[in-house]
Order: sequence, then C-alpha cells, then structure tokens
Amino acid sequence: MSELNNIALKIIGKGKGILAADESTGTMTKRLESVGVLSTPENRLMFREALFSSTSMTDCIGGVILYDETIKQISSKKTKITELISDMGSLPGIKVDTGAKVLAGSPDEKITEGLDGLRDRLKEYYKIGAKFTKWRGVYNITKDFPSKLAISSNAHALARYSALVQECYMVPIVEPEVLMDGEHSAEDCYEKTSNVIEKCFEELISHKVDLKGIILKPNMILAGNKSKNKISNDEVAKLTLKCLKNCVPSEVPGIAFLSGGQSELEATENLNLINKYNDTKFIMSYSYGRALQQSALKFWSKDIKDIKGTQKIFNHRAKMNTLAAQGNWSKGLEI
Ligand code: 5MM
Repeated sequence: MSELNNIALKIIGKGKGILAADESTGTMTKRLESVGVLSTPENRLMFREALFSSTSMTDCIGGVILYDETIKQISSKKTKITELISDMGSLPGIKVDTGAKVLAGSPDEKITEGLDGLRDRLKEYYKIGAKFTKWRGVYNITKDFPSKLAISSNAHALARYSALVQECYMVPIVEPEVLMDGEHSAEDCYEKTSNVIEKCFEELISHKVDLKGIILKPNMILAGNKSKNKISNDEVAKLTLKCLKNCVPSEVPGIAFLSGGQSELEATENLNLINKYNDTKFIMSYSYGRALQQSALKFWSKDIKDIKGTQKIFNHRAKMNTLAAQGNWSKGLEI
C-alpha cells in the first residue's frame, strides 16, 4: 500500500471523517457576526481550538482542514496548531486554493485560483506538519451552467493542484462542489454533477495523479434549494450512490461529502442512508463545515468561556456523523 493511500485511510477509515475548519477570514467573519461575536484572530482561534481539543478528535475526526491563518497560529497551551491536532490523534490538513474568481470568457461562473507559487507554499505547509490539502472548484446550476469552459478549466486546475500535492507527499482532497442554489431538479443535479466529476477524473488521470492517494469531496445529489420538487432522503442516497458508482474510478479509496447548506440533521441522515445502501468499495464519509459546527458555534457565542459545553455539542455532532459513516445512526440517538 502506498504511503498516500495510508494517509487517506487514516483520515476517513473506520468511520472517521473530516472537520472542514478552513473558512477564509471573510467567511469566518460572516459566521461569527451572525451569532454576535467580533471576528478577531483571537476569537477565531478560541472557537477553533475548542473544537480541535475535543475528545471526538481522537475517536471521530480523522483530519482537520485548516486555513492559512490558523495553521500559523499558536494554541493557548503554546503549541503549534498542527501539534495540537496530531496529539489528539487526528491529522492536520490545509486549504491551498486562493479562492474562486470570475471566469474570463464566462463571467457568471467561477474558476478557482492558486496554482502560481503553489509548489513552494506546499513545501512550507508540509514543514509545518500538514499531511493533506484541499482545493475547491465551485459550479452553479442553471439551464446553461456549468458551461463546458467552467467544467474543463476547474478540472484542469484540480488536476494540476493534485499532482503538485502528491509530489510533496501529501494527500489532495479534490472538491468539485456543484452548489445547491437554485430551482433545478435533482435530475439536473445528477446530470451536471456527473459531467463535473467525470471531467475531473479525466484530467486527474492525464496529470498522472495516483488515484489511490486522493480523497474526493463531492456534493450529494439534491434538488435545488428553491426547487418545488424536493426528493426524499432515500432518493438522495440512491441517486448519489448511482452517480458516484458511474463516475469515480475504483482505485479511489474514499469519498468525503461536503454538507453544502444542508441542516446538521439532514447531512447526517443522508450520509447514514448512503452507507446503508452502499454497494461499492468506496468508503463514504464526511468532510463537513457547517453541518459539524453550526450548533457548537451558536452555543459558544452565548458564553465564549464555556469551552466544555461547546465541546459537548461538537462531540455529539461528530459522533452522530461517525455513526452515519458506518450506517449505524438513527434519529433516536439525537439529543
Ligand atoms: C469551510 O468552508 C470552506 C470554504 O470556505 P471559503 O468559502 O471561505 O473559502 C468550504 O470549502 C468547505 O470546506 C466545504 O464547502 C464544506 O463545507 P460545508 O459547510 O459545505 O460542509
């Protein structure tokens, strides 16, 4: 087994999943301000450190995706954040894209940037202790989108990024996120997500990326958030599995879904059903941001000194998702 494959399995094997705590400062500021907390580097670290030192980091969270600011911060115990995470038994990772920008030639769509100078930045992150990385391509659904241009340019960037990351001994998380915003049907989401994922693998293969040493982070197949024709959780799970079975090469060790705006409960329930019906060899786990942090953030904002209470809420969510990643969750376990 290759070293990269080993790392991937450490992150998402045995029911473990990923905490996506890589919100850029702009996004984190929105999240903190929405619950009435001032967005300072100290407050951003205080909340994140509460999560990173929770007991679920040992049993449930196999990897944490950090943002550049966080990976360079020092914890309240005067240790490096990467050490804090490793000491808890989890692996530190880092978001290395520099964000989604207007796509020249199709200005209503986005292309993710960050390839210039990436090789040197990767060496720096590796030295600080990162074991894996993340890059997110973003696609929206309309009658004409995602365009062929958006699909191919983002796939090309994801593949160039992945090749550079593996060259630097880290596991790339490949995140093509087809957004749930809009009135589209689940069938549209299925078709467009399939096109996006197929193109990603075509490019990953051309760029000689070792597919055993990546983790795919896709969206689930859902109807748009403004669609009048919502589908059941059962259908979400079945369509998601069908899409991934058709589009993902069998060498890929596993898939870690993003939550993409689903509620905490929905994201857990859908993951659980995906695992109940999973007839593939892929590990099906989670890499949730909002669906792991929302309740904990709300609780913390009421008394930012109550770290224990915040951790209790986070531990519960992490545990529920780890059960769901094994198909062992049920509603009765929720508090
Ligand atoms: C944590 O949020 C990440 C994006 O942050 P920026 O938009 O500030 O760069 C995002 O990539 C996240 O990792 C994934 O979308 C998964 O998060 P959700 O909340 O969708 O599970």
